Amino acid sequence: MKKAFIFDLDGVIVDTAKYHFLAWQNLANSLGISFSSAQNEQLKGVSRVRSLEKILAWGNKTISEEEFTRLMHEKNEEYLEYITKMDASEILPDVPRVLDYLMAQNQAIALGSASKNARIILDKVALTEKFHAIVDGTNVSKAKPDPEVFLIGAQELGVSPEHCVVFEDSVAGVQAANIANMISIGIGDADVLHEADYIFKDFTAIDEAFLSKLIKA
Ligand code: B16
Ligand code: MG
Repeated sequence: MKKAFIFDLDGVIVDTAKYHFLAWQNLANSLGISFSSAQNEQLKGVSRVRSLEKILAWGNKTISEEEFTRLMHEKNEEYLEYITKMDASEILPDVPRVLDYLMAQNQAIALGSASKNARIILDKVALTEKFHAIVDGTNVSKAKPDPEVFLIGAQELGVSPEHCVVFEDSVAGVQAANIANMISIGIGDADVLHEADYIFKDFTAIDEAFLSKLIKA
């Protein structure tokens, strides 16, 4: 029996939220807008364009289209400086164990991320080879909670949505998986991710018995 397992990237495979935070914070401060880590939480799973729109709204700022494009570029340049220094030591605990187990069980594996930098990050942490399909911010036009990113992943793997399992750390991502009629697994805080079918604090809490149950379900 073959299932598809779709992994979000930021917050599930690696913790890049801290780099997004540094880059957004510098940008916000340069505009005289304060930006807290609590606000950064609200940008998880949110696209780059939408993130900047939110920061500007928090600071009550309006800017021209040209300035908007320039700022997005600037933020990404700084973010790239951080992620190009990443290596496999930044993979979150037990992610390789779970990926290897699913591979050994002959399951289909995809990435479903909103990030346009997903391929660079996967290469840096040497995980690209583990994925049969990679769907990221360069392939999708609709942001989570729209299910587009996961539906394209399912299609690329040739598995119907009800046989797909999604690992997500963001509320919008869990909602997207639920709308796609997939099994949603929240990785993180149970209070935040309460809409997920299952919730684990991280991959160390996911054992082979659970994965095997998902495969056989
Ligand atoms: P980029 P995910 C998302 O990735 C991040 O959670 C979010 O904070 C970020 O703004 C978005 O990617 C876009 O990233 O600027 O690299 O294109 O969680 O969907 O893997
Ligand atoms: Mg995420």
